[in-house]
Amino acid sequence: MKTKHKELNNWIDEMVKMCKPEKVVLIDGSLKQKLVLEKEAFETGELIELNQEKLPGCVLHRTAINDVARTENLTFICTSSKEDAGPTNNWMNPEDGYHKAAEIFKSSMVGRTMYVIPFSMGPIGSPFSKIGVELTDSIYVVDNMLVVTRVGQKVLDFLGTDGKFTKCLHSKADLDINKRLILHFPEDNTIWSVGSGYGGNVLLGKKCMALRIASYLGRQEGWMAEHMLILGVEKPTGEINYVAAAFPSACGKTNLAMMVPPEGLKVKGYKVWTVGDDIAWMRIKEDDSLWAVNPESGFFGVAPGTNSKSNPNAVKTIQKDTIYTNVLLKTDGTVWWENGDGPIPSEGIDWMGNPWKPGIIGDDGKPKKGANPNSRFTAPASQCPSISPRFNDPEGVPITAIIFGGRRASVAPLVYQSFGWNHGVFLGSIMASEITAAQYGAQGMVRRDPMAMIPFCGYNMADYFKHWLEMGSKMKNPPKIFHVNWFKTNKEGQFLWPGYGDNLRVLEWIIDRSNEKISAYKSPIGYMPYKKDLDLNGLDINEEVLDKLFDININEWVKETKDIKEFYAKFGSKLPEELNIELNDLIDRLG
Ligand code: OXD
Ligand code: MN
Repeated sequence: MKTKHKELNNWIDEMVKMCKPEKVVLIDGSLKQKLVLEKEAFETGELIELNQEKLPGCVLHRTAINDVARTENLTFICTSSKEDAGPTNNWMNPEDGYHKAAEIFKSSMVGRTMYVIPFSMGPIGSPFSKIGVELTDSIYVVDNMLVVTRVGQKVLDFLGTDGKFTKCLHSKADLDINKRLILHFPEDNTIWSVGSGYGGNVLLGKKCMALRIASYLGRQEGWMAEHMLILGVEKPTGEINYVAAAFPSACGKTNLAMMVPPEGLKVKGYKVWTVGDDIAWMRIKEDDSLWAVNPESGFFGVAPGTNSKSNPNAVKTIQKDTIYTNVLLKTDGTVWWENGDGPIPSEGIDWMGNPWKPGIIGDDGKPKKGANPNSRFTAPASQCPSISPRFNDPEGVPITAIIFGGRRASVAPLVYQSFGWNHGVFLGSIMASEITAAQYGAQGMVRRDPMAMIPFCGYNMADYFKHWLEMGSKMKNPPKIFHVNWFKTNKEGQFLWPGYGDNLRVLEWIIDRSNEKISAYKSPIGYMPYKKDLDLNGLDINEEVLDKLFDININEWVKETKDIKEFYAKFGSKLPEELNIELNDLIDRLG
């Protein structure tokens, strides 16, 4: 297999020598080739064909039992200097990284095929976009990359004879957790992932390239790669405001990106457009404002909890041409997951491939789940009913507001606005989410996750904060920055805010504030809404609850500032002074 690109050919030859596949196949992006590969995977059991009448084009895959989530402890940033990876990343020296991983890659593809996947993150040819080439021995990876990225000959044509690309090498090897490494070499624009078959570890265009490597490139080249959804809110006048929002995992990013306006707001004729649910690449354009594209072309969403109420658009998106991973297989060849649609099936095959019935008890004494809590659907963005008409626009969309959020039972009010860009960067840098009873860790414990990028920033996070501050200083019309918390609870632990579609009420306030249509009052933590400016039409919520949603408890905030100080100390003298100033100003305002 030869392309017109000499460097690409040489690299493939080198990797072939190490991995020793039986053959090398170029993925051309055609449906014909995809169907041939899927047929092969049905024969080996790598994929299971689902009921083609009810779920046309859909397949199921089960990963190894010890391989169901991103393995952050086995994920490394390999830079010459440890300081460049910073205190929040695992670090390995590049030489050690290549050496250790090569030991596992060596002969890992004997008897297997190496697939060569040329892909573009972002519309091919857009000034935002970047090319990558992934080599893999997994048809499941090929199938997923065909959905979440733009793949094929047209990418190679664009790459030409000497275009730049990210070198992405993946092998399942033995799927042995003790021989699993996810390594990033930002100085070489290279990713090596071995020993895993789980999406976040192996769809190398996504978290590895579009966030870790891209954040590094973004800093060098003056743009931003962020863990953010992008959505557009259209008014009946046709005016559309786009917002980008960062939330840590399990805070409903996909649901927010695909939200449906609540009944009470429908009378205003709003439409919500989905641009992306996970990643935003943002650049400053000639108009001195920030524009964004979603570099992906599909969704890799969490299945459990997705149903016609929580996310009707996602449910419609995944009715065809969808890859399901680690969900329950029903007897009729369709799929199910906890908190999904339809009645609980009376039997099925669980995500581990074992017979399942509701209520059967696992080794831990608890009822066994049919679907893994991190089971997924991979579906083309084009199938989403709310997909933005500008989804493929090579110029991207202009960003009116940036939103940071976390899961906090108390402390953070429903919404507030930063006093300016630097204060907004401060709000991003102190983002935090609480561990709930449903997760590992002490309940109520707060985990800091600046800009939701802790697992994804490809360099020293102190430099990342500096990059954010610098980007703001370069813009005449920067987006306004906000913080939201959909998860405030009462004493009984019940949510105070209904969330889902009703979050549009908060977005409406955010957009009106960004366009300077309404005023707000100044609190110690930021600008807060006057209650009259939140449209609560059709929402049954009383004054007392509203007051609680906007309550700022000074004692809690003083405690919060102590925790932030401790977190900031991790970065030592590298922490930008601007953030210390913001923290001290907050302490002063709290009195
Ligand atoms: C994540 C994801 O882990 O999007 O953030 O899969
Ligand atoms: Mn994500």
